Amino acid sequence: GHRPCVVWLTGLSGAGKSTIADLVEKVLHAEGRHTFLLDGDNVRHGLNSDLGFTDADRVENIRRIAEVAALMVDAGLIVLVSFISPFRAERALARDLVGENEFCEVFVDTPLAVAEARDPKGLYRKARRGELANFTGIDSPYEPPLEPEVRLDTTTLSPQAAADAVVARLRALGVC
Ligand code: GGZ
Repeated sequence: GHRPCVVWLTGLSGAGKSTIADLVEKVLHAEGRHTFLLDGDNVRHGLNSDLGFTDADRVENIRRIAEVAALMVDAGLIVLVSFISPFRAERALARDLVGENEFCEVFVDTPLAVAEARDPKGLYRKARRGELANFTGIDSPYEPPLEPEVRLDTTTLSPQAAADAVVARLRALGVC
């Protein structure tokens, strides 16, 4: 297969979304596919620099990302989207906007305790101390996907094995 789509990774902070997205991109690049990675580094500092982490701002964050991802699919890209995207309703909106057949939802299913123990940026620690409000999993909700195309148990899968599982699903979907 050979068709554009959105690979939408969702999960807690520290779940491993970016690591897995990077590895998926490597595999796709090796096959000559054109991809684009949308993540906090290139979206929250630019297009969405006016948004914070209230529920309303997260809703708007995801809405804009979904619109951009849909445009990029029209441009023929495989778009990797790596945001917490904590709300089912906004992920469903993204799916509708992009199109059911071009949307692959990947639940990076890392338990809060595991993500919190990793705490690569010390954000959970800050949130627990009350120095960071509205932190996902602490005092802001995360709604796990009920029927994702792919669920990755990162407590048993290595990052590469997780990425390989995503690519296998993309092959089954005729994307690559
Ligand atoms: C969650 C926060 C917060 C709060 C800053 N809650 O692990 P990170 O650092 O690198 O990724 C997290 C990122 C989350 O932004 P998203 O755009 O993915 O969130 S959402 O989809 O919910 O809009 C984290 C950092 O930003 N961060 N404050 N309060 N994560």
